[in-house]
Amino acid sequence: MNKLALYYFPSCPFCHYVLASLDSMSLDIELKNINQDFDARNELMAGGGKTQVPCLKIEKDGDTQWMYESRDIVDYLLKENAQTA
Ligand SMILES: N[C@@H](CCC(=O)N[C@@H](CS)C(=O)NCC(=O)O)C(=O)O
Repeated sequence: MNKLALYYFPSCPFCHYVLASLDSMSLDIELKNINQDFDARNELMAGGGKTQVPCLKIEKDGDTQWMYESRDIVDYLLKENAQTA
């Protein structure tokens, strides 16, 4: 199973879209509010190359992917959820 972390901040509408989609899923995903957690913000900048949110960090088979677009993230999560259901 892939390890997932969602970087977000509460006032971001694109983040709300992704967070709302999670309500109907049963995924194990770590939520990182980059407005409160400066380590998370630094991780996002260092790993993804920018602090845009939402960003999904996907760790799989020793590789790390940083996915930035909310639609891509929701599509990915829906597929992942279907596999775990
Ligand atoms: N097209 C992107 C837009 C994301 C976006 O504009 N996020 C804003 C917050 S609502 C942001 O992170 N702005 C700061 C930045 O780009 O560094 C998506 O759908 O995820």
